[in-house]
Amino acid sequence: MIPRLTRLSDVTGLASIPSYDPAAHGLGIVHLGLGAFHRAHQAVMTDDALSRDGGDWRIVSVSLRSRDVAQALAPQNCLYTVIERDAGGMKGRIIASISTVIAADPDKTLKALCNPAVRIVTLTVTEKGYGIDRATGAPDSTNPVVSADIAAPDAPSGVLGLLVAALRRRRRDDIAPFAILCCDNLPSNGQFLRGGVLGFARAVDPDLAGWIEREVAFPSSMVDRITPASTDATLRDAETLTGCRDCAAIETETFLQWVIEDYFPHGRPAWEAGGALFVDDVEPYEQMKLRMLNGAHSMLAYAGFLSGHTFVRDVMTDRALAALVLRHLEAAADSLSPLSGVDFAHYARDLQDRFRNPTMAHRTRQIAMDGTVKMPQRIWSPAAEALEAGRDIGAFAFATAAWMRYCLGIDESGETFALCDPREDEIGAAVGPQPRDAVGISDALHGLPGLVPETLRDHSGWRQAVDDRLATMLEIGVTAAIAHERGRVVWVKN
Ligand code: CS2
Repeated sequence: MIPRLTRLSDVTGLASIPSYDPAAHGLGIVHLGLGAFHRAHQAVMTDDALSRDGGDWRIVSVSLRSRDVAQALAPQNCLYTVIERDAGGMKGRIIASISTVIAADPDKTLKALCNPAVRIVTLTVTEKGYGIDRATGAPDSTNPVVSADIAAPDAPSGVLGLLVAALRRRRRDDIAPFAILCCDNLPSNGQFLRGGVLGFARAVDPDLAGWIEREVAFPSSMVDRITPASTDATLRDAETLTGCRDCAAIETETFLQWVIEDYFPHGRPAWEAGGALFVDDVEPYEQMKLRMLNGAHSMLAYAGFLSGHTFVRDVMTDRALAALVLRHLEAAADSLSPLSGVDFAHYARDLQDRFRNPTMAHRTRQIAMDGTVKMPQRIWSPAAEALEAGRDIGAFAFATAAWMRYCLGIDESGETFALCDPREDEIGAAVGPQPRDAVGISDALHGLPGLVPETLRDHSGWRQAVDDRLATMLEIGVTAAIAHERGRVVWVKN
């Protein structure tokens, strides 16, 4: 019987182990959102920082809702394997930066957030997890968790409620506040979270809001690492690499990027040891990543899933769709302001290589979820700017039409599927169960409150560009529509 991974000394395979003694390092961070991305990204960079510079920066990782990952990690002393895959094969590495896990336990979470040793709170709760209204930037009062937390701010369970309650207790007990580092794919993510936290604090304690405004740092950051969901193959490979059974193993690509505003009044780990880049202004990096990587991802996820491609790598072997990926990357790059030291054409080539990685089983379906909280920053912001500047909007209109076609929740063979979107019910009601024409579907989806920017919604040229493409998808099917769209691209650079 293969032993379960519980100590670094259990590891007998080729996987590398950290050079530090985990028990010799105290806590410094609470992380909210214990998904695979956190374990492939911040926990890895923190592990590098601990290896190189030491310090009390181990992490209490919190899963706000589900218990599965925490239950897998707890019996392993929170040790787990990261498998990095590329064409050269796979490499394993044990991560020891997580010290404790908390699963769906708001009281324990609040206690952890009040620990004076904690100087930073990092978050990966996904775009929809904040309970912030994207249109207004204020706490979303229609969100049941947010409204319950506003009504009972001493017993919160959501992100805003927990952060504000912890800050309130820390202030009362004369404990310095923590810095709050958002690591989700949202534009100006530090400012975004600051706005939500301040809005929540104003609703429950205006004086506290003033203190947060003055005392709490909300650095922005751009995070990047493609991390498919773990599968049985991940766990089998972890066993080969470690000689142990690891129920919390994850797999990812070799690429890893973190660009951070260096604004940590109470210190931070030496994340540069893992390659983090500290800059004064993260926004241009965020825009590049959101519009190029994530924008192309969303386009290829909708068009790819509907044309029968299970994985991103399959999309990249479809010549017509791969050409549309390149067109999308170029259109997104054209929407960006120059970024010193970064060549967008080079970045686009690297992205295509990453998408092609034959060892990454990254499902188009995984990327397709949560479209209503991804499309605005990935597709519609650059589309609105392109329209205003008189540039071609074809790439963005195609991505939008593919998302709309996906919103029908039925594939080309007539199989229905769940959208997995926070506005799924609204979308279902808007598009209706009956067959509709492209203009009707597009009207209904453009009309969802607070979703598509008015500049696009009310622009006949944009609407025509989207409606034409959606009509083609409905008439001839998505695969043929992709070939047709490829035919419209007169010139693809490179
Ligand atoms: C993807 C991202 O699921 C998605 O929407 O676009 O998770 C993407 O893989 C990461 O942002 C890469 O860093």
